[in-house]
Amino acid sequence: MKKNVLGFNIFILLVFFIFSSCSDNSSEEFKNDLALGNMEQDSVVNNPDNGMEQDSVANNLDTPDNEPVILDPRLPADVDSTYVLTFEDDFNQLPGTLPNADKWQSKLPWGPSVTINNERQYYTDVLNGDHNAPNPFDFDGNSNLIITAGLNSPAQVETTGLDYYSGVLTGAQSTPYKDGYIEAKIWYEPGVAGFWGAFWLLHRYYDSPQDTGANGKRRTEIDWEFVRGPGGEFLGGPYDTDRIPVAYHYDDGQWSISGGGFKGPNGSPGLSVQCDGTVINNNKGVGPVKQPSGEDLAGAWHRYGVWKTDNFVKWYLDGILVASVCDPAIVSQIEMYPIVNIAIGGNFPGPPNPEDYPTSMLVDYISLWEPTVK
Ligand SMILES: [Ca+2]
Repeated sequence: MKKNVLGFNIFILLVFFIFSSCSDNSSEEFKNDLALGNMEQDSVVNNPDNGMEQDSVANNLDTPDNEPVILDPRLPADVDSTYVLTFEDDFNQLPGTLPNADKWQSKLPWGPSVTINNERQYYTDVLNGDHNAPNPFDFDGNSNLIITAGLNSPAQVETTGLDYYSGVLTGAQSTPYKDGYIEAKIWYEPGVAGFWGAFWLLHRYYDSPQDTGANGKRRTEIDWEFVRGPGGEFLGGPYDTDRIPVAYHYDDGQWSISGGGFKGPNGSPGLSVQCDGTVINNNKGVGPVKQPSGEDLAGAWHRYGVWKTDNFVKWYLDGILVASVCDPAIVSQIEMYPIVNIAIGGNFPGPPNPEDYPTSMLVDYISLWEPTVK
C-alpha cells in the first residue's frame, strides 16, 4: 500500500512461519493462572467468531497482589499478558451513519487526489464532506463496518479521474502507538479480480522531519494484504485468496521484506532474521500466510494481528504467530497507526473485472493493546 513520493513505486510480495514466546511473570501462582488463561485463549483461536462474544466473560484471575487481571481472549498466548486495551472501535453503529470522526479519517495522508501504484479507486473522503463519489461506508446493524468498492458513474469518473470508488479509514489522529498488539477481525468476498484490501500500519510523521526512529529507519509500513487478481505488471501473480501476503517496508518502500525476499534499492540484497532464527535474505522473506488446512481465507471471518515493539514485528493469524522480523536495527521504532481499506487494481492485483463489483469488506473491530507503562 506504500506510497513512494518520488515515483509512487511499490514493492510488495510473498512467504513465512514460526513460533516464539514471551512471558516474564515472577510468581509461580501467576504462571499457573496464566497457563490456564492461555489454554482458554486457544479455544478462542480455534473459534475466531467467538472472540467478541467472549470479551464479556474474559477470565478474572488473581495476581500475587490479588488484584484482578482481565485476560482478553483475543490476545495471542505469547503476547505480553500485561498489555491493556487502549483503543477500540467495534463498529456497533446504526446503518446509514458515518464512521466515528473522533477515531478515523477517511483519507490517506496524501489525500484522494493522489493516485499511487496505478490503483483505480477514488477514496471518497466522506468525513470531510466529499461527495465526488459514492459513500463507501455503512454499518450492517450487526456491529460490523461495511466498506464497499464499486464503479463510478460517468459523471463521477469525470470528476475524480478514476473509474472506481472505495473507502479508507486511517487512525492517524487517534491511534499512533510505538509498542503494542493490534488486531482487526475482517471478512472479504472471494473471487473478486483486482481486489486489494488491506489492514496495515503506517508511520506517524508523513512528510515530517520528525519521521526518524531511534534506529534511523524512516517511512515504515507493516502490511496484511488481501489481494486477489491476475497479477500486476511487475509483481507476478496470479494471486489467490488461500494466501495473504504480509510485508514490512521502510525508507518509503525502498527497502521491503515480503514474500519475494529482503530487497533494497535497485534490488540490492538485505539480510535479517525472523524471531525463531530463520534467515531473511534476498531470496527468502516472510509470507504469504496460509491456513494449515489450505482453505481460502476470503469468505470467512479471520483475525489479523500485528505485535510491534522496538525490537520486532510479528504477524498473527487468528491468534497464531505466522511471520516475524526480529531485528532492532531495521524494525520501526517510531509511532505508527492502523489503516483499513480496499484498493482496486494497479500494480499488485492487476486489473479488476467490472462484473465483480460492487464488492464489500466487513470489519467487526479494530483493537489495540499497549503496555501499561509506556
Ligand atoms: Ca463489531
